[in-house]
Amino acid sequence: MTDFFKDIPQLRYEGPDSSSDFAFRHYNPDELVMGKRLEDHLRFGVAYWHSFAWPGGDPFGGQTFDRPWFGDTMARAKLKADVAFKMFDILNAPFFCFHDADVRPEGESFAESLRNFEEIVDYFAAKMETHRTRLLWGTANLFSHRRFMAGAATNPDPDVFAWSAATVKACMDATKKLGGQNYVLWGGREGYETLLNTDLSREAEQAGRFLQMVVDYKHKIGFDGAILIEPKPQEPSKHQYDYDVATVYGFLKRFGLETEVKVNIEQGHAILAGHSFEHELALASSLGLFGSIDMNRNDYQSGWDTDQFPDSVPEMARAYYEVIRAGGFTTGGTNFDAKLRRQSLDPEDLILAHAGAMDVCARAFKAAAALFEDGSLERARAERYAGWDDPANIAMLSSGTLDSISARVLATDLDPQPRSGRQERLENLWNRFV
Ligand code: XUL
Ligand code: CO
Repeated sequence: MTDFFKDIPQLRYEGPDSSSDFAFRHYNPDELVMGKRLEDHLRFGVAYWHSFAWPGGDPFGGQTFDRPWFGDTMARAKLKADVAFKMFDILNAPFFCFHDADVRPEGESFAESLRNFEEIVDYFAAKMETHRTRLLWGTANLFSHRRFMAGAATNPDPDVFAWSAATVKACMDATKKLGGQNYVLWGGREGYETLLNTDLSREAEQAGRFLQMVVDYKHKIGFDGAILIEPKPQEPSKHQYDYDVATVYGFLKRFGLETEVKVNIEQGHAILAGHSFEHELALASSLGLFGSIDMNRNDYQSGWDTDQFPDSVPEMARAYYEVIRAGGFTTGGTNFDAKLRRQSLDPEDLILAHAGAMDVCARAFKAAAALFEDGSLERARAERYAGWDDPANIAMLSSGTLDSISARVLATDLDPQPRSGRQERLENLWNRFV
């Protein structure tokens, strides 16, 4: 066992006036919002990699964290799992997420890595019998090891494609075994550094075939979770093929997978793509692709993926409003794909980072839900398009031609009258709730 977190108690909801650091002020899992428990709306997940595997490096310096489980042995990997489940208990976290490489030491061969992985997956399975935390999603790390430096599925070397396919099979098997609700593919190195050595057509074909194999395998093993792609425009590659939601949709259409695969949208990735988080969420919802979210922000000045815990209620409220409009999560949830700052060395920093983020999300969600339930915003939106309820306009859209429409414009002496978009009025309405 482990005393890493020493006497940090299990966090409970104590309300906004609590004087304790180790308490929730806004996140009451049992609070009913829109007729459903808050925990079941938000579906928080802890990301194993940032909390337990990341050593605290940045481009200018290496490890800052000194964790007793760092090191490449199975004993350390099990200690890491013990600490992780202890933290899940302290946070009362309903979910966690992991990559293969986060949880097991790399072996000398594929077979040895697989044996290590399977042993840890069994160790997780045993823990999950006595702990409440479930698996939100599993995924494969096809980007850290040097073999993936030129990509995984899109690698010019077929042996790397094969290695990647075998790795994804193992990770899908593990996800199914642990009852995971989704399987995520983030194409960290599926992109290029320079067009001078890159065949875009080939790489897209390889990526499309790879994803078809993933979907086939899902059906073969009877995995009933969702397959999710996580878009990101660049970093680590100069350009990544899963640039944003729109790009992923085009890719899925091209390979006939748009009803099989959804998206996991990350706040920081949306910003890197030049979008807002809520834009990506709204677009995914309108395309029928909305799956899950990685709720971590980027610093707006640094321009790279800083993976910070969320701290802004107004920003998160915009996001959750779109989640609510999309009908809420089904298999998805709110994964904190966030790391501590590298100076945050203490065990309590890990707990407080998550606790604060859960409170921010809860506040934001409740504000968004109140606005949605109030209905004014949705009524205003519907009213703006009300002209389309007129039978003549319904007919124009379904069976009009340029000829017939032109004839009607002339016959009725049509004279469109501009109307206010009422943006400030709606912003004022928004700010009454948030
Ligand atoms: C990287 C990122 C990943 C994925 C999972 O930017 O977000 O952690 O979420 O591979
Ligand atoms: Co992510």
